[in-house]
Amino acid sequence: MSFINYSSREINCKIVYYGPGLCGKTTNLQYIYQKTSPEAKGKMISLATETERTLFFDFLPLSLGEIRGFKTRFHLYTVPGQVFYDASRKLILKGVDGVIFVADSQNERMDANVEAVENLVINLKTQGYDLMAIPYVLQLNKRDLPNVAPVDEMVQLLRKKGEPVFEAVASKGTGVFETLKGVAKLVLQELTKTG
Ligand SMILES: Nc1nc2c(ncn2[C@@H]2O[C@H](COP(=O)(O)OP(=O)(O)OP(=O)(O)O)[C@@H](O)[C@H]2O)c(=O)[nH]1
Ligand SMILES: [Mg+2]
Repeated sequence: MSFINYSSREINCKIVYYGPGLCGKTTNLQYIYQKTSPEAKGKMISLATETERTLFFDFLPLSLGEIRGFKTRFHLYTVPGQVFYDASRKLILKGVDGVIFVADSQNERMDANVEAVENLVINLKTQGYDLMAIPYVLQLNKRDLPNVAPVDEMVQLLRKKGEPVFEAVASKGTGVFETLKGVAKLVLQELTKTG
């Protein structure tokens, strides 16, 4: 639930990067962190295992300019993709305003992608949200690898509701800001609808 603070004229929104293990969620955040000026970002917090797998979440607070005199602050989170961290994924979805589903384009990860989208639908539901109703975009990541599925096949398999689709190579930064802007736009649209 986005939080509007009228006295400090701030809008706070929570964005969650969701997707299977190793699809590149943390890499998206790291790139955003690297490319954002110090004034616009807070500290990035990563709780990871020794092998760089997300253990609980990554967190990055980000200012994305003003809208109608209100500062917009986006709180970016990633979930741990490994199947057995489901309790953490549920918790991190609490209070979410927008979701970016990061899919791994490699052929051998298609089942994992499908499973993770299904897991997202279920976990949103347990927090009282409907995927069909929330701001949502799909990122097809790792487009640089040789063994990737065609974009139209992935869209057919993974797209849930005509959401915007972004191709990305998060490790090089390609498509990373486009994806974030895509979901931010939907979140702000949602705000002006209800407010
Ligand atoms: N070739 C290629 N590698 C990528 C890309 N994006 C991420 N990677 C690599 O994939 C690996 C996993 O990336 P992470 O960002 O840690 O994946 P994650 O989704 O956060 O994984 P979990 O935290 O376990 O859920 C790392 O070695 C990244 O460098 C990409 O677009 N292309
Ligand atoms: Mg991670």
